[in-house]
Amino acid sequence: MAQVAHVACPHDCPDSCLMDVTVAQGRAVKITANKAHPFTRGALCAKVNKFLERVYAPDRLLYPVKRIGAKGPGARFERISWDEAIATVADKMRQAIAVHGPQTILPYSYRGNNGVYQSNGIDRRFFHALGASTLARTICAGGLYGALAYSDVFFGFAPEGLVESKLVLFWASNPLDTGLHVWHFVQEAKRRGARLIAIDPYRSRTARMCDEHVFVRPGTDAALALGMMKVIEEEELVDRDYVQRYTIGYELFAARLRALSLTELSRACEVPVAKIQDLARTFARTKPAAIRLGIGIQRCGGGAAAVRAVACLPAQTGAWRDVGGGLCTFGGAMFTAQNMNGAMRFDLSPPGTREINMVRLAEHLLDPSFTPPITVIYNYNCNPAASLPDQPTLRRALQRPDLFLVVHDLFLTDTAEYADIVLPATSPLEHDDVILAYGGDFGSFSRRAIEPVGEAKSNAEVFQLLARALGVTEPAVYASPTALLADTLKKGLSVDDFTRRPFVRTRARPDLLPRAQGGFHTPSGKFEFYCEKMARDGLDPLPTFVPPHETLSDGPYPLNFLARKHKDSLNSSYGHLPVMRRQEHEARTLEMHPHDAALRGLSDGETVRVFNARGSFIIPLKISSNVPPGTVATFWGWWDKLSGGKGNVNNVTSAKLTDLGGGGTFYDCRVEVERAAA
Ligand SMILES: Nc1nc2c(c(=O)[nH]1)N[C@H]1C(S)=C(S)[C@@H](COP(=O)(O)OP(=O)(O)OC[C@H]3O[C@@H](n4cnc5c(=O)[nH]c(N)nc54)[C@H](O)[C@@H]3O)O[C@H]1N2
Ligand SMILES: Nc1nc2c(c(=O)[nH]1)N[C@H]1C(S)=C(S)[C@@H](COP(=O)(O)OP(=O)(O)OC[C@H]3O[C@@H](n4cnc5c(=O)[nH]c(N)nc54)[C@H](O)[C@@H]3O)O[C@H]1N2
Ligand code: SF4
Ligand SMILES: [Mo]
Repeated sequence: MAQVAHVACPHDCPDSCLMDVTVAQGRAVKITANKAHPFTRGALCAKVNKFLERVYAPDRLLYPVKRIGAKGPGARFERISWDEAIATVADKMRQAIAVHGPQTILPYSYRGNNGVYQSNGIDRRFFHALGASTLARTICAGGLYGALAYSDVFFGFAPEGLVESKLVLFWASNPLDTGLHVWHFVQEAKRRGARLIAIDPYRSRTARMCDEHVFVRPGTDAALALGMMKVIEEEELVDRDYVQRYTIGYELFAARLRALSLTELSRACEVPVAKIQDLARTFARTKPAAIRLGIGIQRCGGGAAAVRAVACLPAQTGAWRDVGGGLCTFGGAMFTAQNMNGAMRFDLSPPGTREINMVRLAEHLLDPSFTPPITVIYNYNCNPAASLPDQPTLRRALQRPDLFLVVHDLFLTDTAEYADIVLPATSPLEHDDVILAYGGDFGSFSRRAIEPVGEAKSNAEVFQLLARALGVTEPAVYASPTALLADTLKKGLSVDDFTRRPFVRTRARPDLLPRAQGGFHTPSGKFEFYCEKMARDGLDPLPTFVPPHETLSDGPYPLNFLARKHKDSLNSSYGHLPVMRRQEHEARTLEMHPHDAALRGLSDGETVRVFNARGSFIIPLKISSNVPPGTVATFWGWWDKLSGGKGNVNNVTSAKLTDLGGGGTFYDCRVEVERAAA
């Protein structure tokens, strides 16, 4: 008899949908969207509709393997038993610890799986108890967290509030591809007469659905935001009462705004002065006015400054006063329902343990003075040989002969080609986990629906096996999912809430007026146009435009390059599956404005080489008005090892960091494009 199991989607996506999985004779035969779940509402996305293609993919890794022969592209592997795999990894760790101490071991992971138990719980407890180096997981939102360290700039009102908005600015945000379910609220707002404007250097699917799309030069949003605020100040559109009651330092900021040149700001961001004025007036005069601030804004040299500058707008105009006004961002259950230390147990990590920025992996691996050296990397939930910037340097680093690399994944990824041992991982259908959404106020206890495919094991199970093999006695490492959940939940939520139903509302009522009366999470409790703490740390205490590393510079590489997210993949996950490969012909192209193509004598469909000093890749050209002159764009996620030598887009992106927070700067990159040699 067929049964229906509820499994929460663990992808790195704000929506955390609930899937209804039909299981017959032990096999998952159908996946549909749960209808009762507040965000899912009966619809999954293009990727997860085809989730069974991933679970039962013919290239799923079914058993542990060890590499035979050289590291790198074309690596060959041989089947081994789990006993041999665990013994080998534990021996290597033990030997490395004996020579260099435990910090020679580096856990390397991101959000390939978002679950609390599998990926933010047992794993962390294991490495903390071992005394391994810790990892600063900065690749995605480092700039954002850098800005957050100084001001309450991000956690805004819950998406439900958008239905009341009369204006929504999609600022570096492309939810139609990257977090679909917020669109339900946007459509309702639109029915009620809201105006939608996208601010994006690319004409995204979201931009196409808006009333208006404003092209901005990548990495220059702070210039645009400061320009808008200058107009708002000078045209007396400021909400003086809100500013006076709930903010500090506005007069100092206003003086700075008055001193700035609108012409220069316009030149930096490539938005005409008249358009900056128009955006400023529209934002200040429309009530309620919302900014849906995406993660894309902070992947540039001045990423943290950009977040901070945009976050000043609703404080200046008092947009926070209204339901549907202010910033609408990602302040969901992941941040409000859990106590991170309860889950991860940072206290188990010996005091003084170093933290390694994940974006700088290659640099540290290649630095002979980095002590203790990293000699063991345990990689899970992450595919750095696809997703990290500056791949040529990274791949050189991963070749280091004395480096022992373990990869735990569902597939033999590009990273697996550099591994000594690869372990097969379970899909979310095959293990228990707890999923807390970051885009909404709900979570799920996600239960195993089928037996593991092949010999796959979950993250937590492998860490517990390794812990036993290494003699780790700390009981927290061996906690069950419910015990770990009990340690994790904040007051007011119980394990029973989670285990009794398919999903839980973690806040009875979503926060729609989080800053109507101030209450900012800053030392002063007010919105800090002037930030004392930044001044103390030797930083500019006022919002400012920190120029991008590359996209404003002259030099041999004149084109801004954007390798954006694709609707049918989740970063590099799915890149090898038929679902993505079917899209390849259409989506794996370099979009270039007709003007730039004419300058280079290039025509539609021909094969080009995209390059800079870091590296290059080969791709068909598509002449397109989705990009303005001076910018080229593509989607990313396909695998290098399946590309027939064309290369990864991240061969050209830069490993430079954001101004604060040490984040990745993927969208701050310059290239040149030429006809590829035949
Ligand atoms: N289908 C799908 N969904 C995903 C993912 C995926 O790979 N595929 N990835 C997931 C992950 S890891 C994340 S972090 C989220 C991110 O989801 P979003 O928050 O939507 O962020 P991005 O898609 O990175 O960028 C959003 C938009 O910002 C634009 N942009 C780039 N640079 C700039 C800039 O300097 N200024 C401005 N104004 N706009 C800019 C891009 O062109 C893009 O259209 O999506 C998640 N959801
Ligand atoms: N050019 C360019 N590069 C980018 C970006 C971009 O927009 N453009 N985006 C950046 C951003 S925002 C992010 S967040 C990163 C993401 O980069 P990564 O974190 O590397 O994400 P993925 O490439 O999807 O790799 C996740 C891996 O985890 C595996 N996995 C899934 N579930 C499990 C599990 O339960 N256990 C184990 N052991 N493994 C599992 C998947 O199979 C997959 O191979 O990429 C960054 N790189
Ligand atoms: S929209 Fe996001 S959470 Fe929902 S099924 Fe797709 S990837 Fe998963
Ligand atoms: Mo991300």
